[in-house]
Amino acid sequence: MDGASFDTRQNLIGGSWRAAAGRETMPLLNPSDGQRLAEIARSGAEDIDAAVAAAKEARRGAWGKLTATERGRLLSTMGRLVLERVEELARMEALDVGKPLKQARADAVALARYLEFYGGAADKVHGDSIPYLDGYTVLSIYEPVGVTGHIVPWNYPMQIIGRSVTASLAMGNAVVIKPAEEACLTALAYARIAEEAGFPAGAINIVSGTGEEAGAALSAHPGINHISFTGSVLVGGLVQAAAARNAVPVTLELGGKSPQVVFDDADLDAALPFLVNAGIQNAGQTCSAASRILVQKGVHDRVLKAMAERYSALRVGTAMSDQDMGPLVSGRQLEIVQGYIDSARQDGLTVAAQGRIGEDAPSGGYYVPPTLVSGAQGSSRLAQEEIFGPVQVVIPFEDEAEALSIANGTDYGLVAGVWTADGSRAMRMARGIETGQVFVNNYGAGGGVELPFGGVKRSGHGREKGFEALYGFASLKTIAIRHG
Ligand code: TXE
Repeated sequence: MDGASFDTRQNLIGGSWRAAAGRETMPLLNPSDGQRLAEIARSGAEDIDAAVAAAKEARRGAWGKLTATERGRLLSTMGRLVLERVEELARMEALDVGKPLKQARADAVALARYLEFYGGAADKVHGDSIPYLDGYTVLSIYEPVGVTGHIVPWNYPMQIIGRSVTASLAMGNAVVIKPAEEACLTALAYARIAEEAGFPAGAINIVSGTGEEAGAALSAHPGINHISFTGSVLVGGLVQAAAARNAVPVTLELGGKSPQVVFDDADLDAALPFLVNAGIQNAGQTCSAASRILVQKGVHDRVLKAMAERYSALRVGTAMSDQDMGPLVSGRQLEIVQGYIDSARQDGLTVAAQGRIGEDAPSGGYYVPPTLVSGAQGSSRLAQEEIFGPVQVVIPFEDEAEALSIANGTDYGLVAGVWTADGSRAMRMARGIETGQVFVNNYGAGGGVELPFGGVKRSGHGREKGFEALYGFASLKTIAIRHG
């Protein structure tokens, strides 16, 4: 089954769709059955060179000459086109990533929201005037950095392109996108929709290929002025090191081991769906997945029992059968996640409950049951390492101090949730937790394109989403005028 209605083997460079310079392609597999879904370009340094050159040209040409309002209007037009194609995009993303159709649909709507938000924000970035010496007027203005590179993972192609590429375009940069080799159909669709909306040639360039080839060439390219990377800690370090050689700044979004902390006084009925959904959404392959559930001892057994009941009722099947969970993205991811589940018992932990893989799930798909683990300490391996699969670990705690110490006791710091009826405690926890986002009595705030997002510690640095993202893709210029 072909995943898309267009030729997926081509890159978009300088307004023309073409094969990789070496004419090589590679397969995209459908995670639901392991069968070939499409063929994509396998590009290398030569293609990246051409894309960066085309982006520079676009900055000097038609794209660079547009006003901020005109750029915003193009993004808003794209937003409308995406809304008209939610079903088509959702189907593509579901087939490519393996996520249930309803989740893919929500991702397509989120992409439209990013386009609307940044379309409206494009002409609202303004600098300041700074009081200075008598006879001077000093201004600070935000300018585009030039050409930005975007290395995108496979877990949320639409959402990640939505938040990073769209913000950079709103700021007036030209972009080169390197989507993931596991899933990239909607990334290609984004570029096609942009063309249809009327973006000038070269404003958006997209080059498919492997991380080691196309990705490494992009991150080491001296013609890039900023790199936005979402992916593993290991590769984030490589990208930052390569960019550093050219003094190119990077935004790194590297995942996490995010906790939701449930106190004795929490509204458990309200908390429960958030606790479980944040672990199994996209089969746990979410940077902000709540993979640790910290529960105060007074309600620990109740929460564990209620979560276990929900887990036992979870059903897993193909993306298009649209159940609670689909497969993992690849055979490699399946091996890693299954390894963690197998090691739970060896590490002396308890598998408290598992969901069920439907009998009609094709044997070639990458299915793993959602798994709830109890009996863990904060220091257990499963409570420390990012599993990136549907595995949640429940950890008991005594009091606020211990909750904070466990919550902060990993290398990561992306997101946290706090459930309590005590406003002062919620505030103390929110201030004490070392993450880039804290949610009180909710988790994820419905995705919120308006809410700045990013990590501390090994979860990365820089902020995406919201207005904040625009400044990340901008350069501040100070102009001091002596007029007497
Ligand atoms: O990530 P990679 P993978 C985490 C998660 C997962 C693990 C591995 O824990 O299990 O990373 O996933 C490109 N130079 N996250 O292997 O390799 C690659 O082509 C430049 C968290 O998929 O980091 C892809 O486009 N680029 C996460 C992107 O980097 C390179 C999302 C991500 O791939 C490259 C995904 C190189 N040398 C994984 N090597 C999140 N934060 O949401 C690879 N790439």
